[in-house]
Amino acid sequence: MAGRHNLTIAADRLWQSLAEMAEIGPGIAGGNNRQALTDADGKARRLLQRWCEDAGCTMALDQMGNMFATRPGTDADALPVYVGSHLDTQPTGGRYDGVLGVLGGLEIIRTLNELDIKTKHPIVVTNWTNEEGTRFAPALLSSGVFAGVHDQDWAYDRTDAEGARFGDALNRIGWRGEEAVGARKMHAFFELHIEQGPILEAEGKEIGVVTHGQGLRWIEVTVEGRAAHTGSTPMPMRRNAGLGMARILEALEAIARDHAPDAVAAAGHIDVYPNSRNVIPEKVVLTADLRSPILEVILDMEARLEAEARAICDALGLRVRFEVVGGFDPVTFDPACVGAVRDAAETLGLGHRDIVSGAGHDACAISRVAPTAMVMCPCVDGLSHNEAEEITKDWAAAGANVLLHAVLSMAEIVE
Ligand code: HGY
Ligand code: MN
Ligand code: MN
Repeated sequence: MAGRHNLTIAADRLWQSLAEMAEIGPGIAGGNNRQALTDADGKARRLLQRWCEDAGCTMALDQMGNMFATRPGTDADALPVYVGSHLDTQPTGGRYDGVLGVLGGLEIIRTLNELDIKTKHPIVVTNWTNEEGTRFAPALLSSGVFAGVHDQDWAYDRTDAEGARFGDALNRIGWRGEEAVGARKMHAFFELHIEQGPILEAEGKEIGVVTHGQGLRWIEVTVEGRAAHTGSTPMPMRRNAGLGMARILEALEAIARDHAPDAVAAAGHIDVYPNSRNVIPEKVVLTADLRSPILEVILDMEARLEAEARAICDALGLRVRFEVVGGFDPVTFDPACVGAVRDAAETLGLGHRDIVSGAGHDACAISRVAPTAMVMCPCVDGLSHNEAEEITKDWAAAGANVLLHAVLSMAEIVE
């Protein structure tokens, strides 16, 4: 094929598709609130299915609602190359986190159709259910079931803040398929994702060649004291779970900073009970999010958090308990797939650098069962999980073009 290295996607078409998808489940500040298994998620799924079928793909659905749109290859026995990410968003999510990877995969199909390019291996565009874990913890829930990390019945029993079960919510939106989860075998899996950090933009690089992914642990810490009157209870008599929370959050910050630059930690999800202005907090439930590319660091942070939280609570007359509610170990992506991404960036003459993913992604789960790699593009100010998340059309196109060439290197063009 003449000028194969010049193959590029249609940037305007990709940008337009991103804009149309962003209209589903709008946030309140220009981003998205399209949480897993909501009506908005169902609407986004229907749009993706229509687009994929318009592009000649056949859609399949597994029992976790994972979507697989297949473009046939010339060799029906060849294992497919999968490409995708997630359509669900944070409650104050951006328009590109996850979506760029799904629609970047669709854009590959549209481009190959337009150029009448055939590949030996089928190519499958994928949408993984509930990547964010914001409504139903943990993150990467469905790619995790696919990869054998979680039991399917356990996943079905995960509940949201209102007590709705994942399995019931999946049935309610009508996106529970019949296909067994994880039965599919992959030749390779590629995920395009925004960096969600500041490195690529700061260095003026269009592409991140993702060699590794940080590991994470979500530790739910429950602190219990005694509800009492905020006015009439003398200070020495108080058992203030809110004070325990404050000191534990300070300890969490110090634990991560002690491991700088190889660790991060925060607690983004905190419930205070009874959360009344004139009642001393009786109970606080917070989820500590601990991350590092080094497993030993994660384990040390987990141990220190438990020891220091116990000491804090003992000193304040509080009870404390811990539960691991999510997590996965650090990931090393497949060298051959990573090489395909790096070669694609070089072929296209794009500025690139190796990078470790700070965020978790479905690719981190799928790397357990298939050769996997990721392509990253910059995002403005490194901001994500914020409705102000922004990228440029050129960055989206650069990422999708690298994804195209990496996928083709594995799917093998048939002359
Ligand atoms: O938590 C994560 O890293 C991902 O964005 N769900
Ligand atoms: Mn994501
Ligand atoms: Mn995210």
